[in-house]
Amino acid sequence: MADYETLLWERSQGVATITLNRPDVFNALNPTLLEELRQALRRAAADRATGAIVITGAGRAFSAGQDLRNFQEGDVSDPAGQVSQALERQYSPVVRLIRNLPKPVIAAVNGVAAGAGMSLALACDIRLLADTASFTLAFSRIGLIPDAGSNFSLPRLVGLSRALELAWTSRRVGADEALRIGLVNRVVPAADLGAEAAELARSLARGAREAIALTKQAMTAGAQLSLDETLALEAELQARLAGSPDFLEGLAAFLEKREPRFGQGANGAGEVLPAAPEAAG
Ligand code: T3D
Repeated sequence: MADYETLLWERSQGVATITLNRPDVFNALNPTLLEELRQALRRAAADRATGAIVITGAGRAFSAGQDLRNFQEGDVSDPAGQVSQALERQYSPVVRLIRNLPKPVIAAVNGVAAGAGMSLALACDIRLLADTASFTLAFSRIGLIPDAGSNFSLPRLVGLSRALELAWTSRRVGADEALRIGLVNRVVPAADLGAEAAELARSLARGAREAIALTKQAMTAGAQLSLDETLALEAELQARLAGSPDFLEGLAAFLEKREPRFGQGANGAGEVLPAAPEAAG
């Protein structure tokens, strides 16, 4: 579907695949791409037929981060204002959307992910990495700090000391190391990446969607809450699921020794996790 200038969108078997599509510049992020990514994520959030989302890149890269030519072409009389506006208006909404979206978001990292391209991959719930791909924070090379949420996600994934080293050096992290330090969930042969990501996404889309959404909410909250707060949240969310059709179907399937057939209605149009202003439109 030719809906976007800088993205490809496809939905098949419950999976929306969003492909960053500026291959000539390694899918560098410009205002159009970020706005279209926001639109595509909202569309996936609202679409009842979508149960999981895959984000990937066209060509050789996942994304090289901010399009550095935009800085040169833009208004350089107020670089501070330009940067903070870009972060607040273009990057932060995308990161919040992914984090708050009540559906799994998988990054299929097909090539290098640099700068905010790496931040984008880290914002996703799950990362599959092509064995030929790599990460570099890249910000230190141009005298900036990591942004677009990397300061939130990277220390949580790899620990503070590793995160600092990767930020300060901007060195390339290849597939073996990325897997070893917990940057990615799985490394797959480059030729299989699309199929593996689609298969994982399809299996999640076939799952108990409300439980999948509330698991994301509970795990995300649990990373910030105390034990007592987490236990209370678990009790509240589990109570919402205990009488649900999916729970009854899951129980019946277990007792009848068959695969469950979950309904596909939950978390469709309009339903978003709390505290997700960007996802509400
Ligand atoms: O205001 C705000 O928005 C602040 C927010 C900032 C967020 C950020 O993301 S800051 C960090 C920006 N990104 C970078 O600094 C990364 C720059 N790129 C690189 O370091 C390297 O290109 C890569 C490590 C990504 C890949 O290296 P390599 O050797 O595999 O490829 P290459 O030859 O360097 O790049 C391939 C092409 O992509 C090349 O185009 P050409 O010469 O063939 O026509 C290159 O210019 C282009 N490209 C790569 N990165 C960017 C880019 N074009 C524009 N912007 C880029 N970021």
